Amino acid sequence: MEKDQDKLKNTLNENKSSEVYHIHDNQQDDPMYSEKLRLLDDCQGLAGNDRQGRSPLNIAVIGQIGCGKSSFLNTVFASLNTDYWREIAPLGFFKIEGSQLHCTERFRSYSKKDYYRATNDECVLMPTFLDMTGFPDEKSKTVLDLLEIVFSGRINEQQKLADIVEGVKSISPEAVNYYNKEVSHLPVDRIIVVSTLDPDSPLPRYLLSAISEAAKKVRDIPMYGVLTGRDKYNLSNEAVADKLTKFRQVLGLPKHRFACITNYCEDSDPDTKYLTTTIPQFDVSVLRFLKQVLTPSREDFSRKTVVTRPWYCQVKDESEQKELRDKLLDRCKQLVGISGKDKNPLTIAVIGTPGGGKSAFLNTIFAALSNERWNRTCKMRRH
Ligand SMILES: Nc1nc2c(ncn2[C@@H]2O[C@H](COP(=O)(O)OP(=O)(O)OP(=O)(O)O)[C@@H](O)[C@H]2O)c(=O)[nH]1
Ligand SMILES: [Mg+2]
Repeated sequence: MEKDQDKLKNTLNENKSSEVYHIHDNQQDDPMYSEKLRLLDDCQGLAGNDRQGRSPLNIAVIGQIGCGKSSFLNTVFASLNTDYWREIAPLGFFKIEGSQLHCTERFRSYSKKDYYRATNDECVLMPTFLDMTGFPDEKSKTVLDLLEIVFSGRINEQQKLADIVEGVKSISPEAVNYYNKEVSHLPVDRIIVVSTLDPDSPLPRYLLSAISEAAKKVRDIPMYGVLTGRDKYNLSNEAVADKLTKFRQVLGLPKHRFACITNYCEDSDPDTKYLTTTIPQFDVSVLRFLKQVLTPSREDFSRKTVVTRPWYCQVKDESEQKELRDKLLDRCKQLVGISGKDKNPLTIAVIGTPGGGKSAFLNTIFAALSNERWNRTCKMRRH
């Protein structure tokens, strides 16, 4: 009972420091609409374009279970568009005390094509966002190893993080070595740590410290912080303000790398107007924050490779080589599908300068695919 009263005290909009929104049916009537458009322009400029010799940023969104990571991503996606909110990253609705269900179970990346609906600039390098399962509040070796695997970009699409945790736990350190041999395909350029302003949900100190440590170990990845629930929790309440300060202190976040935001959700917009419009009042603080995240650094222009030898270079003897070759051949077969069942065969053109080695290259491919001795199938030029 006492706890309920405390909670009520923390959430009541008692004075000016709580956000009170009047949500409009149409985004153009929102007093923040023109500011949103201006910030959107700034963000597009900072994201850059594909003529600048860099790739889109990979931004990992990370935090505890149920802190609002997927809601935050959907809010970011709504802010970056001018039509209406959509559930692109599946989110949860858990209001039952003690519920610890993971809504997001698998690792998912969302690139420009998944969320960006502006058609006027096809070259803009909108970032790729990475959503994943909430982490436990631990700084165990398992959590540190897992964070390192995620930050170095070796996790696979749709991979269940819980499976990896199990793997790392049961066969560590071999499991870690196994994942560290995977190709680094999504190296993380920025980390956004998400937590809730809810003072009844303790600050995950161990996890925050593990994130900082793993971020420094991989490549000194820049970190940013977001606290969700600005609509619900009053910043002038002592417990809420205390949580905010400690969150920033533990992660060492200066003001410009941190934001308190309101996510699009049933609490913040009970009439669910967001199903037909965006809400610039929510978007503006998200876009101001994104401007900081998207500001390019020198590292963004260098090649994004993580220094470890690729796993196929680590094969030692002949039997291992054969095993690897069979495995790769199997993977190729799975990718092309079965004739008549999945799709028609691909037609691949091999083009190059005269004498550049096109036919020799094709003969090598044929030998590899047939798992037989090299054969002179394509006629080659004599030098
Ligand atoms: N009032 C309010 N509720 C929020 C806010 N952000 C998230 N929520 C609620 O918090 C709950 C969990 O949100 P999710 O986005 O699924 O959380 P998550 O961190 O992705 O959860 P997992 O993937 O399970 O780790 C949902 O019921 C949201 O509506 C916010 O800013 N304000
Ligand atoms: Mg989620």
